[in-house]
Amino acid sequence: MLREANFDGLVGPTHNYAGLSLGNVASAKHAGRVSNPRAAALQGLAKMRALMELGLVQGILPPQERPDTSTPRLLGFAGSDAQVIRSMAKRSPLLLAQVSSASSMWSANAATVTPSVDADDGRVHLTPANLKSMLHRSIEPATTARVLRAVFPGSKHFVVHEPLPACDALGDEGAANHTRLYDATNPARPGPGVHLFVYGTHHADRRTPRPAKFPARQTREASEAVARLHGIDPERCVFAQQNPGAIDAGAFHNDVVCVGNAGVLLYHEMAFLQEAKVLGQLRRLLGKAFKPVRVSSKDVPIKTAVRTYLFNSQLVTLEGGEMLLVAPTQTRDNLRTRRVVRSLFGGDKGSLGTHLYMDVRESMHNGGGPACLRLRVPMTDAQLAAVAPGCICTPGQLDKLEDWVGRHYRQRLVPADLADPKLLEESRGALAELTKILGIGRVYRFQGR
Ligand code: SUG
Repeated sequence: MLREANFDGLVGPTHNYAGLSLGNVASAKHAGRVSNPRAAALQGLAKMRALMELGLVQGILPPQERPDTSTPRLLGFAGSDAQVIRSMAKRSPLLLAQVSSASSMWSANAATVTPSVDADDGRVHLTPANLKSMLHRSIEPATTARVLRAVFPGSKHFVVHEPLPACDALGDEGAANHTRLYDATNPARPGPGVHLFVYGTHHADRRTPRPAKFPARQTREASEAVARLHGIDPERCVFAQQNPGAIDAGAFHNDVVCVGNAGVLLYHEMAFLQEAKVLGQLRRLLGKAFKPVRVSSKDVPIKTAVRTYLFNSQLVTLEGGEMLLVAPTQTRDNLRTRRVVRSLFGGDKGSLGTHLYMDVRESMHNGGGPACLRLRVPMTDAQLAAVAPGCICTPGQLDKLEDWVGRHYRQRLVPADLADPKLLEESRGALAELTKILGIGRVYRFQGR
């Protein structure tokens, strides 16, 4: 039996709004605004606590060291760390913002995960995403791999692969473009997984339509490589192209227009280029267990879907078997999406389950909703027992983390503040203490790795 654990990315102390992500509407809209790193981290921890209190297994992934002073050195900046920061502030404020982003919080982009039941060697497979589309994200994978190896240690249960080579043909954004579905109609004997990989472009096939305005971050080649590396039966994989129109409307990852759990696939009608074909393939593999739930543009225009992040809700199964939609409060504040949530997850007979609204506004303003903040890792009890224990939430651990955030995080940050080398010192001080709280050893460069 597998239990799904959700590993949330802890928001780092440099959380700020720098408008770094082309094609991410919220990130562009909030560029230059004042952020509140403390509130951001506490909102994330509150979400983790809420899910833990509902009986779900909730994990934590630590943030990365930011500002990162090693990337600028590769680009010609030199001197002490403080000098590197000051000279970036003067000569390339954009690079300073890029190496300061707290973007590792969106752990749905940390890796793609395959549970052991679906892998040919019976182990849990994780491939860190190369995130090569955006400079500020492309500097995450090396540390992500180290962190994942610390959190999922040893080779008996886990395999943490190297990220795919970072090139146009192999853009990989991780679990945000992957959904595992399975037959849960007999809870005692859940079916094996069916893997829906959604890509923005097929790099080698010049005939496939491409978005006109915004980049397609995930390639079909990358999705296929991950499926192969993880030893998933090719017969149980569906590769589907995202609708380029959705990317141009701001759905830079599939999880902005689609979320699935067990046999349920909740999606916007503009999510897939070939909707009928995708549904047909999934139905063939899942049979009667497949429950596609289509939300039309008439009910929720794509712009509203992108603005509210309805589909970036987490869809989880509670202990009693009931489904829960964990939706961002922006979904509640919009009449159309509130109506959809109420009709589908109103808790009444015939509905798909219940819902819970969470305020993750600080993350949302950079285009990261509840589902972006978590990496799903379905595990057996033995695998779960092998995870670094400090990275599994308990009330005590969350109390400690809240106290830690209160002591280390600022309540106000604007991009100009990134020029202050004190922020680096503060951040390192915080992270050094964090690795002790989480008990994961030395994962950061400044710790002498
Ligand atoms: O990659 N935003 C992230 C948001 C990632 C959301 N993840 C998922 N959909 N799974 C991104 O675009 C903005 C940072 C800034 O602009 O300062 C940012 O990187």
